[in-house]
Amino acid sequence: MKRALITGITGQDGSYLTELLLSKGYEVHGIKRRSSSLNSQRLDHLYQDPHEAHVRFTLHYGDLTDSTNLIRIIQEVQPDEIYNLGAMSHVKVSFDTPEYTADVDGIGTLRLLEAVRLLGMAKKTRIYQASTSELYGLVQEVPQRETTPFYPRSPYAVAKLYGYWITVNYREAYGMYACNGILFNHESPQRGETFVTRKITRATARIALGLQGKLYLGNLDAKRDWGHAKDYVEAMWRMLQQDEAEDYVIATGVTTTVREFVRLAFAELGIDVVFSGEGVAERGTVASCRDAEFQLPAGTVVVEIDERYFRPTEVELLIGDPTKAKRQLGWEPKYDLPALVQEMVQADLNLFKRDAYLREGGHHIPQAYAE
Ligand code: NDP
Ligand code: GDR
Repeated sequence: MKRALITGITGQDGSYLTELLLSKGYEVHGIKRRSSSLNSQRLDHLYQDPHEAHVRFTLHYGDLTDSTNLIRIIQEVQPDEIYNLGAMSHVKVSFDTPEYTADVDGIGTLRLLEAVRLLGMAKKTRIYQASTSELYGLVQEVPQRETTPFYPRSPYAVAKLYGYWITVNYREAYGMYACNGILFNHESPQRGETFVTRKITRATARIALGLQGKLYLGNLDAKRDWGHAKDYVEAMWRMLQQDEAEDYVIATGVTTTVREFVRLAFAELGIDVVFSGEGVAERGTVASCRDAEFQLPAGTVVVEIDERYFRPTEVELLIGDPTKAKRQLGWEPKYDLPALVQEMVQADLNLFKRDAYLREGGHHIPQAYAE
């Protein structure tokens, strides 16, 4: 039985990867941070009582800022594969916490690689590093591929640039099997609530159900290559099953604006939204509402711009070329954007219908706080 260790296991990708590895018969260990309230909801459906025999899924307390903790866990677990998904992963927040982001996303990667090396496991343990399309930043080439030069545009991306190169360096210097997956944006119903797609699908459901008035967004012109997290964790696993460690772009090859994502999300519930105005005066207004379940009169303003959501330096256009992954890993995404939007909107609709029923019954439903 193969043994895997996942950092960032409580995040979106951590939960999908855990599901995948358990289904393949792995023993899965994960590192989770201590927090004042429970933070493992995405893993609840996979929980195994540690008191039972033959447990294949175990969580360990830890943090990427703590070297001795990483060394102890890796020594105890003796993993065949490590997936380094742990990160302060929000680009906008990285401008507020640049030093912490560098410590976790940059030096955290070094701590992990160095722990494996110091423990004499360089030849035993294969390592996946969660690199990102944010490395491409300011457009140098379209579509972006493995050979496209990097030009990071945020403290997050600069920290991940260190993570990328230290992974390459440990591969070349110590012969480690260490790969960078340069993954473009990937989303799901498990996506963090403050990333733009989930923010939009949550708001779409809440506005349709009368639980929220408007959705405030930043740059609607940004273009992203959005895939489904379920497809992307499959690519991570495939990268660690090859004869030689290499770096791969994982993307769909299709790019879409944030504005279009908003339109698709509302259309999923039969609501047509049109945009008018320019810059911070741009608005999204209901043109028609075909579904009798939702009472949104034509002319209702549902989207407005809030300058707070703009970044000091933006990544305007991402579109990836996954040719190498298709050829060498046999990887192909199963989801396209309409299927992704449909799954996310319907999941949020189901989630918030509960709140709508409670409100009808006279219960107070507080505003959901998700910026
Ligand atoms: P999430 O933000 O959903 O999850 C991040 C995970 O990292 C969480 O489990 C979080 O713990 C954990 N974490 C944060 N800080 C620390 C720390 N100091 N020590 C240990 N763990 C920590 O991210 P995703 O699942 O979306 O992404 C996974 C990885 O892939 C990240 O590294 C991200 O930067 C990268 N990536 C993501 C892409 C995407 O589109 N999703 C695209 C390209 C790369 P907690 O739950 O306690 O906050
Ligand atoms: P990104 O994802 O920065 O690409 O990083 P995010 O969803 O945060 O932003 C995508 C684009 O949407 C624009 N935008 C807004 N973004 C947010 N969060 N909130 C808003 O209100 C809003 N309005 C417009 C942004 O300006 C941006 O252009 C994600 C993360 O998962 C990273 O960890 C990962 O490395 C990259 O994807 C690939």
